[in-house]
Amino acid sequence: MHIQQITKAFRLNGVPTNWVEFGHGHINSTFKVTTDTGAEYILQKINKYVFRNPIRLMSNVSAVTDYLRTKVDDCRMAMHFIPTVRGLYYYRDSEGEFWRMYDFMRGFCLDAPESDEDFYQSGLAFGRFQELLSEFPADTLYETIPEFHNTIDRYKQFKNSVSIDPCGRAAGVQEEINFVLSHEEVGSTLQKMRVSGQLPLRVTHNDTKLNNVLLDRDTRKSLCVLDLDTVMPGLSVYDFGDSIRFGAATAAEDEQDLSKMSMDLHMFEVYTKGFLEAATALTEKEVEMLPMGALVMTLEVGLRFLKDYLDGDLYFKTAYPEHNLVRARTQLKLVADMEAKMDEMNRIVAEVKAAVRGN
Ligand code: GN1
Ligand code: MG
Repeated sequence: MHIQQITKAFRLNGVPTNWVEFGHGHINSTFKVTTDTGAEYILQKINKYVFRNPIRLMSNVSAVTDYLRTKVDDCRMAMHFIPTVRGLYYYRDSEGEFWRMYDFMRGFCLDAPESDEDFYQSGLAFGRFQELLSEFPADTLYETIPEFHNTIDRYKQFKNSVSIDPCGRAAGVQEEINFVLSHEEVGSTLQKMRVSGQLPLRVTHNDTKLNNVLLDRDTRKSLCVLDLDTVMPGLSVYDFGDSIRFGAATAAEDEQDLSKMSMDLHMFEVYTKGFLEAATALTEKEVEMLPMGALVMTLEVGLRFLKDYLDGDLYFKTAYPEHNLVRARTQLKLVADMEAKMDEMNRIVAEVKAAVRGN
């Protein structure tokens, strides 16, 4: 279906004159649309393979953004979705594809921090997200991807792919498979604490990479967090952990030279500072488990990349045949490095907590 046709379904300011592909997301297709009045929007086709229920997804996203907009003074601190002419936040085209539009916000996102300050700003942004939503009833949100961070379930799925081995790839990656399997117990720690109630259910973002933080073009300070598709009930420590996995890593997610991949403890400290300064509602237990959140999240993503490689690259977009395997290897390398640095991470969290909270 033609992009211009799609945009007609939404209540835009002006008539679209220009649209270009935009961003680097692994999941949705994204376009930037400009109208004859100069208004700028983002148009996205929601990936139905990943998000089986786009209507529920948009219900979560609009509930959270509407709530956030009542909590902030600057409209750039919360995303603004555009209703369709029928008053919905999504449009279903004749081919059954789901589309949504939101205001393009003047600002920029980074794929990697260029300074400590950038990463500190992203810690503040995700901490603020946690804080602003601390009184939002998390259990009213749908689980848009059921069992998304249920590592116990992820292990079940992983073992299933290993045993079916649909592409005959398992034999070539035995070392990686063994690494994942040998970490099953540590991987299940937080899920068990969620079930037992030791960690509270929160509204979580679930994709807390630096490139989902919008920074102000002039001040370079964080404005808000983007990509709310995976907002759902979850654990705060996972949101923290995914940021560390991505932003405190010394190499890109798909770096081929594994010797370049490790965790930078200084960056870990920088992010922890921003996150804890903003997220004042976290419990003592949540703060204590932050380093474990980083470890488990990295392990989970490594497992997911490896599983997708075994499955024949069905989930994540790939640029070349071994892309998912390369990604899995970097994540597993990072897990090993985090394990070696666990004591230091715990010490840093305790120190930052003492400095920020005074205890
Ligand atoms: C996917 O496409 P992107 O970058 O927003 C994935 C995350 C992974 C990430 C790994 C819905 O996010 O869970 O951590 O790739 N999103 C979904 O780069 O599965
Ligand atoms: Mg994203």
